[in-house]
Amino acid sequence: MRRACVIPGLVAFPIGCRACDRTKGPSKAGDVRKKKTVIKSSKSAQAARAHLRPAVGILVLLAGIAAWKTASTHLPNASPVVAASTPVPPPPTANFITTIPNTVRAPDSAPGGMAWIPGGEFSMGAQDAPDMNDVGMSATTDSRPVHRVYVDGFWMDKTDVTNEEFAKFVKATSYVTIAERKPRAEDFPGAPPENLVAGSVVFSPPDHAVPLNDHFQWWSYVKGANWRHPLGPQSDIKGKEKYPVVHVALEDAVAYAKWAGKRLSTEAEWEFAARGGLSGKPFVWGDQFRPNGKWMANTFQGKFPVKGTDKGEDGHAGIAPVAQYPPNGYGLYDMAGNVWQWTSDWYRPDYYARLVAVGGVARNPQGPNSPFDPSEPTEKKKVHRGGSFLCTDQYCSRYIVGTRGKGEVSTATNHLGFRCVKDAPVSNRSAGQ
Ligand SMILES: [Ca+2]
Ligand SMILES: [Cu+2]
Repeated sequence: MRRACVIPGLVAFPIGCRACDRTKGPSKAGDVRKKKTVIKSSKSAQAARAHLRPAVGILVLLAGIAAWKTASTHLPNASPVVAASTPVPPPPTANFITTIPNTVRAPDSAPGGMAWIPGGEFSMGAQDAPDMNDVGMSATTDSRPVHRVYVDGFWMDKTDVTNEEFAKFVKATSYVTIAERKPRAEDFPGAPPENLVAGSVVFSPPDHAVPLNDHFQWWSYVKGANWRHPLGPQSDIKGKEKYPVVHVALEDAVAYAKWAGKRLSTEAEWEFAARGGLSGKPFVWGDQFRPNGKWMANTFQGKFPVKGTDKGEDGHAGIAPVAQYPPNGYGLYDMAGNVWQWTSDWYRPDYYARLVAVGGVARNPQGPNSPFDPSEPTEKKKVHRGGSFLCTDQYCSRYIVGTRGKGEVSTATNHLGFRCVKDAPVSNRSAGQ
């Protein structure tokens, strides 16, 4: 397997609080050109948005006229003047429809540490929040259009898999994670041998403000970094048994899940679970980021990404142990913030649009058949969800439920973990429709 990472002289690695395509850093070749492209595309995106607003108004107006034309065939006396003046822009949640949870009985006994997620029909995706800045949300075109999805019921781990749990798996199986394996020369043709060392990608903040269009400013490939040594060889996980395991690549997470008799969730299952029965809310707990001033998730408070500026006002500067904040409506912890979570879906930015083109309610969608990220077309990426302790509205606010992350399958980081799900007995799984 080819490994995308930040080994000098090799390929760009798809990291960041990273889902914004236009925040991609330079790769091995054509750095300047690519940087220019990034800046240019950022500006043109703003321009495009500025032009979009009147366009939306016109569309609404046209829709209103069309509606009036339809209505007027039944109401010959209707006044076109009134009809043309009445259209109003739809509210931001216009495409969200109420969640209809399955009514099938929950299975009698839940596996330890797991919560029952009833499944059902819901609206999936995210809108631009009207009060969000440009960087925070406007780039989440891949989480639109909001569309209708049905998922069967299942169990889900209440928390991310912890160091303690992962250690049990490693002890039982002698499993070696990708970050602990020496990269093979054949996977990195032309790489200098001294660069072929085991390691992983670690958040390494600069001590000064940096432009936010180059994630190489704050991510480094660190030799010897892995789940046992999250920040590099000098660090360890003593006393961090209840922290989420990090530096797990996709196949590491899949191996753990298989051992535990579980699996990774699909992206749709993940979002249904994260919404906790609510419909179209920006956060897994509701409408406000801090209801009554209360912190609900582990994110970043400071000047991103500058070292030492994360004030940890939410109780944690950097990664936190699991379950430090209230659970969502289904009893799940940390479905926003702390660490990103792997899902089993391939990433494509146009997947939701494709589902909408098919029409109807997408039943138990499994993601596209193959991955494609136009910003890095040769990388195979899966969807990440939930955001991390590095998320901030200055750069990436993907703690907002419905927004999507993405990551190359063999790349691990110190803000990426996972949790598992388990299928219910068939009789409890679906509404039998
Ligand atoms: Ca924090
Ligand atoms: Cu983020």
